[in-house]
Amino acid sequence: MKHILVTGATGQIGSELVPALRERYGCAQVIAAGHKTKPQPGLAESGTYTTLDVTQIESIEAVVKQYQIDTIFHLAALLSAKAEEKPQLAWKVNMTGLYNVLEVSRKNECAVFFPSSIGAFGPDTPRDNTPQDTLQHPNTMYGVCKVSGELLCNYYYTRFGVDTRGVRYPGLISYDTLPGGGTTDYAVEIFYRAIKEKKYNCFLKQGTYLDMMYMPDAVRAAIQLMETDASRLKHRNAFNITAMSFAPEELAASIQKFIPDFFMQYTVDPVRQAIADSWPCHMDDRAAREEWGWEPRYNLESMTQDMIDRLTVKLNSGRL
Ligand code: AKB
Repeated sequence: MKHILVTGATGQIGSELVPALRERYGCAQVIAAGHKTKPQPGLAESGTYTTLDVTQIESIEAVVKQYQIDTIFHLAALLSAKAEEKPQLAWKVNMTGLYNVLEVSRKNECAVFFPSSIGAFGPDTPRDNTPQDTLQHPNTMYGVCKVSGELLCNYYYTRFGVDTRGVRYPGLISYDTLPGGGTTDYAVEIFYRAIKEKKYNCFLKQGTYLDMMYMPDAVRAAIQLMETDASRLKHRNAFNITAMSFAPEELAASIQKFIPDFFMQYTVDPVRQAIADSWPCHMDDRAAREEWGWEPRYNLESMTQDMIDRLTVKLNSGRL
């Protein structure tokens, strides 16, 4: 990876992946691209930032040629709940965007990282110990795009030799940038509310177990997979990876260890609850562990402690 492009750079993953890549490969080597004209200050100050609409293939090609890009981390996408609200837009951004990135990569010999998701599974997938290779019949637009994206990436690898790789991310928890429009967003929002108001109204019901991961692990996974010697990979798109599995009440209990008077109540959102009920509780990520050495560093307790520490600093500096 010499010249890297990150699409969706202003989003939840991008805003942390870009600094990690810049630290590893040099600021000048990593181009951050997003649809916002005004990105977070850090992104534009530490290197090049460009606005990019991934539905416009010519714009992607122009950036790839201008900066002699050889690797694209393609993160631009609508999340699950947003995609249910706006399915036509989701198809356009999530699928046309990916197709455009793959076509540009085919012509310009770029490697591609594509983040799939637990959303690529559906109601008939085994929910416990979800296998790497199993039934994938999602019933959401987000899931349809993710499973199609996995297949399209595989196709570009086998048919055209494009070096496509990807993971199935679980819900991601982070303190830098809020996710927007996901089903697992409760696991981020809860921390903001716990620290500011000591209470949270959860939109998923008790007992809803989902796979989750802290952002430093998610960022490390993307970089580690892209750096792995290709000869080690049997799967490419997309590896199950997980770090923890919990239900909302268990996350609340974990927060209460640090904020004892934190209180959680529930007002279930039927749309997001139905999405969550169609997703795995806990994926089997042995293929990732065996093929490229995946191993998470954070569990529920260490993630909770770090989130509270970091968000408290943010609150005290007036940025929360
Ligand atoms: C969402 O909730 O939509 C995402 C995901 C699990 O892919 N966080």
